[in-house]
Amino acid sequence: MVNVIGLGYIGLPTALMMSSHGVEVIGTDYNKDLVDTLNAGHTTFKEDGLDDLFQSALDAGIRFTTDYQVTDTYIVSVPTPYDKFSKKVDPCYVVAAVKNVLDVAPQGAVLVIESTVSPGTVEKSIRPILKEQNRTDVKLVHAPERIIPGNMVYELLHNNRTIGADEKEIGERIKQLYSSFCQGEIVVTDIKTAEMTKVVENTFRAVNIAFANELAKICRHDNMDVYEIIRICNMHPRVNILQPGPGVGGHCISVDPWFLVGDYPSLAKVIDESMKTNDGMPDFVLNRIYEIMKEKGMTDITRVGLYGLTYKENVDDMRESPTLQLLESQERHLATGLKVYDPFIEKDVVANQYHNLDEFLDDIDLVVIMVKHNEIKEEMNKLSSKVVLDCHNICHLNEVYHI
Ligand code: SAJ
Repeated sequence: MVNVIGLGYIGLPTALMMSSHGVEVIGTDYNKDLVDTLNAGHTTFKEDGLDDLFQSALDAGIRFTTDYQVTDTYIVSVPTPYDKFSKKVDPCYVVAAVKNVLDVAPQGAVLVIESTVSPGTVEKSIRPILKEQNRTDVKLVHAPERIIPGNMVYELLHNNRTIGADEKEIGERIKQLYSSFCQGEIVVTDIKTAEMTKVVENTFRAVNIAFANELAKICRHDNMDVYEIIRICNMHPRVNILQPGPGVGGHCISVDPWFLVGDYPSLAKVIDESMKTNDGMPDFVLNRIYEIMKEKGMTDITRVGLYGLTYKENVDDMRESPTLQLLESQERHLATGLKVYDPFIEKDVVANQYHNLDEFLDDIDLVVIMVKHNEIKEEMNKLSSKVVLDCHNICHLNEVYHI
């Protein structure tokens, strides 16, 4: 039996996937409300294919509880925030989960950590706990998750994976477990290499997006079309530039690269600058809003609306979202009044939030497309009488501004 600890964005789909592929799974989370919701037959976030997967896991007998189980295999998938000041990874949730597991784990159990951690975290923060508690019989493995919100179910099945272990046989045993559902290639390596690969993958994407954002600023300054330039450059066989945008959100690309900056401050220079560039984009958009208002003779900020609150398209996840960052920045400048709407966010989370696209549009003159949800692509003609600041180059109406 596998006990999956942490039933969030990664743990829940992983637990469901294993269960629906014949592995006996019990999911544990310390949040009782979350466990109650799952036990009442409801998923806790929206994701393509998740409800069907949930149903097949329920049919296969998955169970959810707040208790840690006595078993031979544990998978820990809890969040790893970073300390905003030192930029270093904060492994407090992983450490707490490991301690709870050790209270019940039998001799020789395998403890797989899926949570993203910076290179050396297992050695520095987890192994000492095993030593302190005289539990060096427990085998540590790091199997970083790689799935992308918005396409998680598909990617769980098809992505290649990395397994880091101290001993080859343990690595192979965990590879067998993941092979129950994973159709991609599974590489077995050591723990520190696995830790580093995960952080490097997200850092690569962060630096590439920062490059695109910097190009957008250069092109804005000298009146060039960044999208056309990137499109043409990407026709070169060895160039693949990502897209500029209003900022980088989510709990991965906007966080993990900071671990390297925190651990290697005098070495991780490109990464540091890239993160600052991405973090500066919401402010850049706010300045564009003021510029456009000035150009159009608009004086009333309450006639400006931000479309989208989530960190990217077609998900309901708002963690570190550029829109929230922009609203915070606006407040820091002692300004308020921007209107906001997102079809994926049903609860009221910010001031001046709308829950209906038409009502939102009726109350504004300038629309800022912060997130490229399918809804706005399909309803684009509704923006034809508005001034549009399109942060994703998806609007092909007449009066469109870009970042
Ligand atoms: N973004 C841009 N321009 C782009 C692409 C993305 O500005 O060209 C922005 C998005 O709008 C979003 C942010 O970057 O705000 C991050 O979105 P994303 O779709 O690039 O990635 P995440 O954070 O949803 O998921 C990433 C993935 N990592 C990589 O692609 C290397 C995923 O595979 C990881 O599993 C996930 O991080 C994670 O959990 O670490």
